[in-house]
Amino acid sequence: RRLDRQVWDCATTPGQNVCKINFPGNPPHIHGRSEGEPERGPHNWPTMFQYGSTDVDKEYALIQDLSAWVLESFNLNGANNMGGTGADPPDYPYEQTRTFAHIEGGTTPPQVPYCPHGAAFYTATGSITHCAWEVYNDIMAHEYAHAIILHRYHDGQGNPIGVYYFREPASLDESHSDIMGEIFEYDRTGYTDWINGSGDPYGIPFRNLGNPHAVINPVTNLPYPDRYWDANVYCGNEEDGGAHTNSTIPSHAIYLFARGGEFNGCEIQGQGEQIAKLVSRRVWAHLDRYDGFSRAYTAFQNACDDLGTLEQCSELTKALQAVEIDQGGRCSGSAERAPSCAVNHSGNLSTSTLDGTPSSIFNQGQPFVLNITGATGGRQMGIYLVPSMGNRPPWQEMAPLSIVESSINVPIGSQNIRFVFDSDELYGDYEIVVDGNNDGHYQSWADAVTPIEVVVP
Ligand SMILES: [Ca+2]
Ligand SMILES: [Ca+2]
Ligand SMILES: [Zn+2]
Repeated sequence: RRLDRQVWDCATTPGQNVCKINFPGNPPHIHGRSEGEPERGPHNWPTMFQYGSTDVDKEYALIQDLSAWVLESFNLNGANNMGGTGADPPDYPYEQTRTFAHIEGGTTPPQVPYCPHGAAFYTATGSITHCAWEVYNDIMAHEYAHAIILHRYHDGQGNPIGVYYFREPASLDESHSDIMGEIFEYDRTGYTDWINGSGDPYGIPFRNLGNPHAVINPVTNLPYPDRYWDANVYCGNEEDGGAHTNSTIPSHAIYLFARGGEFNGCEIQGQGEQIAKLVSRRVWAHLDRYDGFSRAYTAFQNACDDLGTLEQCSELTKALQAVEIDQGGRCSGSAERAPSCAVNHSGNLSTSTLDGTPSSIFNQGQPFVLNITGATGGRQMGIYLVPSMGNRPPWQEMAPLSIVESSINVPIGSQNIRFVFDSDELYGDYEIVVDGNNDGHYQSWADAVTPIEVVVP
């Protein structure tokens, strides 16, 4: 197996958009680089946007690094296991990996709408494109990973066709690419930030897999969703049915599986990037090209059963349940349920007067006591006094509502915790919420509530 790299340069001449390879430009520069050609050095048209860019050489080197990585990680001979990414022979041979640097070209406006600040994979040809200054580990691996999925499914003539690229199958494809991007970054540098777009010169990340809400989606102008019932889940037809938009739901699960953490009342012990990488590859052996999140829940578990330990797989199941991928989700019209992995640590609540007499009605000015029994020891929990609400919606944010906001540390082995409230400023119906998973949001499966009333005697 030997590489056949073709890195084309689409910005060779001011005002022109013709992509070229091994093309003599402003002497001594040669634009684009095919297999075996020497390093080209920086772009040298001083008046062009791409001046100084070494993207051609970076792409050339990254193709080799990615080929070596998929061989070592997955025993793949190139993304398509035929030596390259190409998908349309004879023009785009299977053995070849073709990329296009500076895809915006030499014109204003750029010749593609996703520049500046973007990259793409073309499924018709199996080619990768980059806007100038956007060639680095996670983006390059993201696009390269699309070639793996493109060549996973074939039509009746044997042509690679990838997933059915609409709604959830497309989101699973995008999620796979983001995860591979981060794990390639990890394997190369010993660290991943789980943020897609780590080398972006504009400092604008594309997606944050560990904390999806941290990035605003330019399509919806809302944060990316972190669970299947998030208000930010997109149910429309734009952007191929939310292909990138909803991809952060499964990505968040794989982040939790790799790194661990508390989410939605579930606590996941991180199992590391290596098993996350292998499961994220293996899952495609269990997925049809039309499959969505519901099938992916089972497929991920099957993939883990193939490769992982019982402990690893039970943490993966929790991570998937935490993001609710096993529920119908916001677009389904069903209702959000307690995740199966959720554990309520908040204990049992009751209220009393200072002398210990049980009551939930207090005179204004009379201090009262919240008693907590049976809370899990060794944890910190938030305490919020909020206006009464009949049916508190899941994931309501507590802080903006709260009249009193505090937190307690639950000692190990404690039988009874007392927390004293002052009622001077209170009048009417309230609820005390103990935030058992201390995430600042209300979940009936992770938190506890008790009502009180303050009256004027
Ligand atoms: Ca990254
Ligand atoms: Ca909570
Ligand atoms: Zn993508």
